Amino acid sequence: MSKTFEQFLSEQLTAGVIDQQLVNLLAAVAQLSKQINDKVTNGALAGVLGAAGTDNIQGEHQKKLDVISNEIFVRGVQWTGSVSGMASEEMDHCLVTPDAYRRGKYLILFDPLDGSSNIDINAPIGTIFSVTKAPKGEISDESFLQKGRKQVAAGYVMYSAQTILTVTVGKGVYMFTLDLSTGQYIMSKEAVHIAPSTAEFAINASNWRHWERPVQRYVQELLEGINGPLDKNFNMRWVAAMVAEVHRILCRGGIFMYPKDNRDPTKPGKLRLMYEANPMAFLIEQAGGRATNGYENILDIQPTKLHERVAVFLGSSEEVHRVTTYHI
Ligand code: AFP
Repeated sequence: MSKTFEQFLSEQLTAGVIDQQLVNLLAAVAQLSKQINDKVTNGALAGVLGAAGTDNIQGEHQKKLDVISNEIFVRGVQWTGSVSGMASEEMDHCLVTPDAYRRGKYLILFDPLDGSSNIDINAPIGTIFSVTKAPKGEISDESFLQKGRKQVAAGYVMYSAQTILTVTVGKGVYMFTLDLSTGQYIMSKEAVHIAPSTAEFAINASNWRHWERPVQRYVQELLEGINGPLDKNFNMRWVAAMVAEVHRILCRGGIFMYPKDNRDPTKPGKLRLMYEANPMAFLIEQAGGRATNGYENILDIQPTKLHERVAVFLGSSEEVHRVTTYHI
């Protein structure tokens, strides 16, 4: 019989890699993801499609499933006794664990539903989470502003043809597929590794005119293929959900890019550092890949704001290195 997620967590506990509070927290995340999966799978039948009629702090129109997923995530972890606070793409400020529950040694950050533009068209979406240690003293937004290198765990759940939980606790990347007949996550990939070279890239090419010169140069070379300096042909993918792009890269390599563009010079990128780029960068590095903002490793960036955005280049190390050198 294949290993369940709970058995994996128990092994990591026995090996001293994680403690009981982190076991309880990650088990709770796995459990709540099944509730989100149920809403996603039933879609219109569960009345979760369409707009919520509200905007989040990002200035984005929230979908019903954004709000519902956020509520499921908060309810799913606040009782565990493992967290002192949580932060979400869908909440303006952090949420300190209510007095009704014991506060634990960790903080959790999450994008409860990544890829919202895919919800109503039945395309892949996901949940992204990041876990760090809670500092001593009162919890505030500033408590969360820790470099990505400080993460103790990170992962995502991808809701697609299969529902797959991917996680790292700092000792490699592991994937678990939800067995719908038993409701258990079963290990389906272990010690995930990204090959250093690739022939597949992902970028929203409609933004070409807004990119900075180094990105235009690099993408031009990818498109020139065998006729250009890279001397090989490339394929392109764009799913409009970071979870799906990262999952593909963990499965078969590739480079994903969401660069800074000049549509809004105040924004250094679209993706959020704390609960999108950092957890994904942790997974990518744990699988042997690389993740930068064009200048430095994402995990080394010192955050200054809870919802700050960042340019992202991640995946197979050779191509991430190449596009990063073009910036310098
Ligand atoms: P939403 O969750 O607001 O849809 O954003 C998803 C995302 O942050 C990331 O998951 C995608 O890679 C990227 O946006 C897609 O952006 P475009 O819609 O501009 O291509």
